[in-house]
Amino acid sequence: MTSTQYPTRLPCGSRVLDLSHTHVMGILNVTPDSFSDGGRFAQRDQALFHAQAMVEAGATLIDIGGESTRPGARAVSVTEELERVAPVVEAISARLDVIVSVDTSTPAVMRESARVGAGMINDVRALERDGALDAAAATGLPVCLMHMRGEPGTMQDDPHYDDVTAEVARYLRQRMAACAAAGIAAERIVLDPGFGFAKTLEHNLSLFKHLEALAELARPLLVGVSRKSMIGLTLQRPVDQRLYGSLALAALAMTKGARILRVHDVAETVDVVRMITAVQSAE
Ligand code: YH5
Repeated sequence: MTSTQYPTRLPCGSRVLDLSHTHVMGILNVTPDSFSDGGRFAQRDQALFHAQAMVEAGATLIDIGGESTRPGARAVSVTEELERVAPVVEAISARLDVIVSVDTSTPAVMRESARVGAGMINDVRALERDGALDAAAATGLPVCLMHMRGEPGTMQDDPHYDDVTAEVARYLRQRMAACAAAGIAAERIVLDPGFGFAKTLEHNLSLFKHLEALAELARPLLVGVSRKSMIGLTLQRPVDQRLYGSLALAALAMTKGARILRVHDVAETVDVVRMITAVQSAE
């Protein structure tokens, strides 16, 4: 069963995403942790090089983030985030045939990124920051709304849910309503249950098991589980040994209806997607 309740053409600025099949979104971090030294241009060129490799490996979207959501990570000023993200968004949009998604909660970064060629806004705070709804609305771009509770620094301090899947679905429905009120039509929205954000291992596993339930929201789903701690905790593996676990979850997410897989290991995930697509397309 591969039918969808939503139109499969998602306009993303100057490009269009065909959501009748599953896409791989490559993760590109431009946080200071990801570059030990080098000047601004060296960083931009390094990001461009990494992005190009991911596009050649089959990524149709590149997600660029300049804020670390790791617990304990230093807060990033608006100016700093803009200076890190905007030149990379501009360079990649101009040079590569790919949709650039910007992983940001900052209104000024949304506006500037759209101006320099971004095709999607990906906000782990689901446009809850002051001014974010209006900024996202003004860009005209699609928006990925992700579920989280609280702030990254404290979100893992004993999270509680009675029914994690139902509560995630209710939250996403509420944020879609807030978007509608701000002039962001449902047709522009992508939804994400937010694996690893304010959730224990048990919450993450249960949410994943019941992922199909989010199909009732009638919007395309984005899933980001690549290398995350739900894999590390289940398999007892450090972050550099989570590839097979990540691929298992990518395959499962796809068969449960995910249309965008946000991953570090693009080439490997693209093979998973192609193989499953071949089977799904058979008579
Ligand atoms: C996401 O799920 N995640 S940033 C810890 C890891 C590995 C990866 C220790 N932005 C998401 O990628 N945006 C992030 O292992 C996101 N969905 C959306 N839409 C965290 C991250 C990561 C954290």
